[in-house]
Amino acid sequence: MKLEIDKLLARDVRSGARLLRWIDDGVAEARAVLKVIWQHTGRARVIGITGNPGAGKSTLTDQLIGRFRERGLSVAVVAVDPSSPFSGGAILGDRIRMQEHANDEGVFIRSFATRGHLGGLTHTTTDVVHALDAMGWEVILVETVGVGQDEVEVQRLAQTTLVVLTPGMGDEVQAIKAGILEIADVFVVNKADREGADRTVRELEQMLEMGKGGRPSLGELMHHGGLKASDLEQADRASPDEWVPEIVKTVASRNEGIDELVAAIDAHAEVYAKACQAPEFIRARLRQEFLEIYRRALFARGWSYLMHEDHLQQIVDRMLDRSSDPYTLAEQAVRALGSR
Ligand SMILES: Nc1nc2c(ncn2[C@@H]2O[C@H](COP(=O)(O)OP(=O)(O)OP(=O)(O)O)[C@@H](O)[C@H]2O)c(=O)[nH]1
Ligand SMILES: [Mg+2]
Repeated sequence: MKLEIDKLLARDVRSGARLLRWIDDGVAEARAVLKVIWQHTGRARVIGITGNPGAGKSTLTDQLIGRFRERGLSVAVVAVDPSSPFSGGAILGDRIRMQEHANDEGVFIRSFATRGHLGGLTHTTTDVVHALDAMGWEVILVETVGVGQDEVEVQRLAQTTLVVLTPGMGDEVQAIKAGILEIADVFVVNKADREGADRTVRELEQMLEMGKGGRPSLGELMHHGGLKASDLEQADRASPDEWVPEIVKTVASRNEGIDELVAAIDAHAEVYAKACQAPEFIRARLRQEFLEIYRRALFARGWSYLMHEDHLQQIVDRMLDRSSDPYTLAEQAVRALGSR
């Protein structure tokens, strides 16, 4: 099946839907298109929204769609279905809730479940964001449940990441465990109509005062002259210097606090845009993008070797009869790649 790049870049909905399906199915055609359109990426405002199941991410997303549409900006939403028992039916709920945007040509909403894919959901989501970006969607909202490494990876791709917490549910502690506090540019304390919202805000403030949470700034990492190799990974998710994570209280279901939230997002965007004038900031982002694709390519290559001529089975056989050990076997398998 053919796909016309010109149409795709002009935001043709059918071409876009086709590409996203290819990406989802992991077919080779998807990569071919992504190669061609990559040079058109880097224009969208990518905003991540993450937090525990039921925190109100979709309700907030819905409100944000409205605000960005009021400014005349086109908005694409990518919601990753966590396939978790907690949120069964939530996608359907999202569809119903976002129905009012259904006939708006300036809004594109796509939910998908990718758990179980080889290599996790990260790569599918990042490719989808690149595709939407190249297509010319001006704002891309990415909703993920902040529970695993995959989700954290996805949010590192966003320019601005919102971490949504709710009061009095122990969310704060769980978020620390998942490492998502380190990717927050803006903390949203949603369901502020519930008791304990101010306490959650205070806890976050204390945490930030102690220097925990929020992304490390590139300036901090560059402190001792150049970047050490061990800092590379940190730098990839560095926040612009001068940015101190903001904390915003919202009642998303009643449209309260959304103006303040948008103001915080805009403030961050401004600082981010300024930071982008520094080559090392852009380079850190590009490096992150490459490393992720590189990791994926390496793994795909290794995987195809393992699947070839029962290599994986032979390896397991040798572990089973204890004629070798997994460390040696892994080294041998990697070496075998070089000679292929
Ligand atoms: N009381 C109260 N309820 C809210 C608020 N915001 C959202 N809700 C409700 O909380 C429930 C979950 O909201 P969602 O927006 O679906 O939450 P989510 O984080 O997207 O959930 P998952 O995608 O399943 O992880 C819904 O019933 C919302 O109506 C709020 O500020 N206050
Ligand atoms: Mg949701």
